[in-house]
Amino acid sequence: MPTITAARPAAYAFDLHTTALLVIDMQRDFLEPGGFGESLGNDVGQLRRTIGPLTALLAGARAAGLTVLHTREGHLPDLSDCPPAKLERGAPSRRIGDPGPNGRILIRGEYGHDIVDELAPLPGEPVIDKPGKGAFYATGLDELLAERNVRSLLVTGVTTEVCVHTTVREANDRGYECLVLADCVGSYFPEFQRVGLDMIAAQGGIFGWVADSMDVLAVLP
Ligand code: TIU
Repeated sequence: MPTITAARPAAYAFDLHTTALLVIDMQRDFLEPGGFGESLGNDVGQLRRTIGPLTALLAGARAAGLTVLHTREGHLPDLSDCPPAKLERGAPSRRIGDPGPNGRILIRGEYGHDIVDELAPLPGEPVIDKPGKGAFYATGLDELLAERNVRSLLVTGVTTEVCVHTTVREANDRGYECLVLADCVGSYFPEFQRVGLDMIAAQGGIFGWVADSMDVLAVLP
């Protein structure tokens, strides 16, 4: 079984047949100017360092035959799946559903809602559209993973402390063993990146394990 001895807090062993690479919300809305992330006052440049390592990891996972899944955060055009609390929170420069340079902010089917070109899903790779921060809430992800006999998740994407953390917590409670790849997850806040990763591996791996993408690539066939 491939084993990552450099993982924290301890070695992480995974079976290629029961492991999936999960790519969370690598959407233009979070990574490019004019989208949801920027509308919240964030510097989207902070997240772009994840694209290079994630492109390499994606290629390695595909070559090894791992299940690859992508998620996208977003809402129906009529916003019927967006809680008022989410819609009205804060004072963004543009709200969810407002027109922007890449189409309506965080709305399914719009250019800005889709995944960045570098990480475009291949035909046959599931893309899970989710209304929340967690990938299990109001989606069929748990059933999809069960159908494929997936028990371990290599977790990547954005942002570390929001959608990655929420998803890892949801997955951990459902019994999945999550390895978060530090160089393939990004935050708008360097401090949250560091602490977010520490929180996963603390207390004996209370939510999962943390390693780098090179550690995974080194043990893939
Ligand atoms: N704002 C922020 O950091 N993240 C999100 O709103 N969504 C995701 O993390 N995908």
